[in-house]
Amino acid sequence: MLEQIQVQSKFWRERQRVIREQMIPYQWNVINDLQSVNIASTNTGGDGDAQDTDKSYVVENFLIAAGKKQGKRGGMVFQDSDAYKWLEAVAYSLECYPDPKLQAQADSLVQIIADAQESDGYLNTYFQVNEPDRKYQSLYMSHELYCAGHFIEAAVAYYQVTKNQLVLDVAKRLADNIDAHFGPEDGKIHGGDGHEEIELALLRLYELTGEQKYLDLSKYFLLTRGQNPDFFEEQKRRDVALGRKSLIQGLDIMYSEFTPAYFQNDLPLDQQPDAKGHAVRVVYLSSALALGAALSGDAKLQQAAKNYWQSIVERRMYLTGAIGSTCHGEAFTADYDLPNDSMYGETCASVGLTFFAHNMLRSDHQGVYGDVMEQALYNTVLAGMSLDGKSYFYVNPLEARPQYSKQNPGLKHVLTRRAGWFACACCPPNLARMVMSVGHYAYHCDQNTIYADLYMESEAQFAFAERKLQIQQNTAYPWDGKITFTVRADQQGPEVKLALRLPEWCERYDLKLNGKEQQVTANAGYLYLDSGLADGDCIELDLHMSAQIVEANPLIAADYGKQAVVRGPMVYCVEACDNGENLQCLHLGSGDELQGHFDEQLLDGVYVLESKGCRRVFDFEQGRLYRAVNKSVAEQFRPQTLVLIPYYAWCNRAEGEMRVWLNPNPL
Ligand code: FUB
Ligand code: ZN
Repeated sequence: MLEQIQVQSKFWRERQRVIREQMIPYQWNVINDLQSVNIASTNTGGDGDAQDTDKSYVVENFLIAAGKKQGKRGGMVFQDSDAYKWLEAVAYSLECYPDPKLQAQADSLVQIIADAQESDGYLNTYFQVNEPDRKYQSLYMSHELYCAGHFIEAAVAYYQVTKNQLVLDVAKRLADNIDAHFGPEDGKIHGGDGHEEIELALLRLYELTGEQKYLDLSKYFLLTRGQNPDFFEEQKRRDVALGRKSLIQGLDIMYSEFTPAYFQNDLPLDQQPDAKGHAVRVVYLSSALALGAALSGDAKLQQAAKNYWQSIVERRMYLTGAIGSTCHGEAFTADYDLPNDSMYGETCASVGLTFFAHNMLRSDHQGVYGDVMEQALYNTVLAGMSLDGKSYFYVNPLEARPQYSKQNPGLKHVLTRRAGWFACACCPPNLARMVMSVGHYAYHCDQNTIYADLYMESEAQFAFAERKLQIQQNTAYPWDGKITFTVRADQQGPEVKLALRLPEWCERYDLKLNGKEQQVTANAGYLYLDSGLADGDCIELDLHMSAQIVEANPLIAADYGKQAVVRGPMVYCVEACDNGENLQCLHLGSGDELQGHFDEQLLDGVYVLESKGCRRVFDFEQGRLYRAVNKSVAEQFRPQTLVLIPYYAWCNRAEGEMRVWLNPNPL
């Protein structure tokens, strides 16, 4: 099993540095209201509840709930989760970069949270302070178990790294409180939370503690979904009858969208053929299904996870690993409905997709999961933050135009400049916890095999029974596909094999073991070395990485006739600052003419591509919108070299147009 990993990759360490030095301290100030943020103006139009305030209230809410401060609780109903995701990001940060001052800060937050917890284990500042009689009664929108899940995930991570007993005790008491209220027994609540998250968290708690009740409760929540499609509606009707107010102001008008399918509650999970409703909810649920299947071997969970996987990856996902085609309900729509400009593509949804892919790998060792994991991670997840870590995207379009976003209400949610913070601040801390823990996604193991999933310079320690192994990975991935693995291993102990993911984008590769060519063909996306690993082994994998032009399935109307450029795991885009305005007039050159080089100075160091393409000549008379086609094709274009940069790095210079899908070579 993977015991420890030290990420040495320049690429990832730079991202981690920015999060450690910039984002974590900034978010600490935000949650403690030590820094004023203009959150009201940066609401995204999603589940947001914009407030006329520059305070986040996050930590203050816990102090009020603990009776240590007087005042009115503030922020979203799920505001507590901001503190929890901060804590989880800090846990992974401390794992890689020990920092006693930061740890003391995090310990102090744990104490504040512990003080707020009620004696029966209940913990949620909104209901404790504002509506104690409404606990667990409005699960369609209360986010109580969502917040609890985020705390439990944070607690597991923080305990694993720091051995802080208090955080684990609070998490267990909270899980036990939930266990006392939910389940199949008479007198308990027969349903779950409108926003999945607790399911995954309980599985993590089970993995840490080995306590069966947490696995059972997680499975209860998973398998109860869809058993009573009216569950949420019944709670809502009761709230309305009692005259209770909406938990998220402004969302009532959207209630018609909150059908059982929106909450993945219309059908039992193993009968749900499509990813429907709110995208983040779907991937948090799917991640739990996949992990539950890996931990318990339950075939129903496995089948449900596979259904969701196929629906998302085969019919409802963008080239960048973004998901969620509409801002209405932040949701999936229909198969192949993947508009590039009005889409949603929430950063959290791609974080969740990364979890989902990783958890699928744990029970089903197929390279496709690793392919999607890196697709989501290197593109949408990383695009969620600026290179300096000071601003963030919530929505990640494949095509953007500042003027349209500013003036078209249907595009208002598509920011063309990253925001400093959000009223609904789910994405930045989610991204932080993902990037700080990226080493955890480099490998996964089964009984006797180490699977290399994400390539990155790193040193990893493994243990198989009493046998210890160490793998040093040297590579400039994601910019170069050459990877060397150097093995140190105990002589005694079980045989351990190595399987290397062969990415779908890779058309040619070479593999050597101790200098000797290996003739290995991929099996379900992995190259399995024949012999077991031995001390001193040196494995060289060369994934030939070159720029490629790709097309979309013709059923995706939005991309029909268009082409995009990828290189290795990176999707590329054009920006106006390199290519001029009106990017819709650009045409790519032929694939053979794509040239590239690594530019150390550009965007903190990126592999930049150039295509000898052309631009439509602007020959319309002024004031004219339409006319008969009257020119020959050859006359309509002038040569232009297109400059393409990795998508994740867009919008780090001037605000301007951007697009991923381009016109093909017209000649
Ligand atoms: O509802 C909590 C979080 O806020 C969701 O996961 C995000 O999609 C955003 O709506
Ligand atoms: Zn989010």
